[in-house]
Amino acid sequence: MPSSAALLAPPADPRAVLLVIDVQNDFMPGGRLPVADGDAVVPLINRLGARFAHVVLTQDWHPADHASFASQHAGRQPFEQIALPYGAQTLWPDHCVQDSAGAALHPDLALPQARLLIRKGCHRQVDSYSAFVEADRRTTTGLAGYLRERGVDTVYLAGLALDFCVAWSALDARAAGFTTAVIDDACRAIDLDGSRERAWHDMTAAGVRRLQLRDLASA
Ligand code: VGL
Ligand code: ZN
Repeated sequence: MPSSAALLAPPADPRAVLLVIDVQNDFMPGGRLPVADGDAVVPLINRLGARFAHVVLTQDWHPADHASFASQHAGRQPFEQIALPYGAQTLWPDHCVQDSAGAALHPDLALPQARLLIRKGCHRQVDSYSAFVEADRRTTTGLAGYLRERGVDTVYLAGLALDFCVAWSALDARAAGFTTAVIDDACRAIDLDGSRERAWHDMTAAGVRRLQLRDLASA
């Protein structure tokens, strides 16, 4: 049986973790890099998180002069692509600057049981959509080792944005050997030039399971 078909440990099982991606003010309507309807995930994730044995949060956390910001590249606009030493990089509006109000988690996110918060995208020259491995595809955050040491083999993901940080994190969770599922309706997408469709294509090909909240209703 291919490992992608491995049994998902149910939420309350200590082998399962909920990885809550970037539920931060700058990704909310009115923020610096707004994701349409992004705030809709907050109550869903609060309810979902309460059922998990382990919860881990991520926070996009950039220095003010981060290389992913269009403002750092003369003549460039947000949402254009440039080549950086590690490959193609989409340029973004300035967002999630370390310690700014926009980088804070949404004030209504209520996951007091979460014991780990991973901050990513902290190196000026390297972006990190993924919670596991930075965009140079070499520098790790240590998250895979943390989860393994805690006996986790199943990673569920929810949050923002489906087609960037959620998808990259899910693909890296699979690559690290975890059984992986994205809870589609507890995510929202940026959807830049078909990126949502592409993300689902890539995740499905990699064996990431696509779930809806109702699939977990009795789990
Ligand atoms: C994200 C673009 C830039 C995300 C973070 O959280 O999906 N997207 N930085
Ligand atoms: Zn970012």
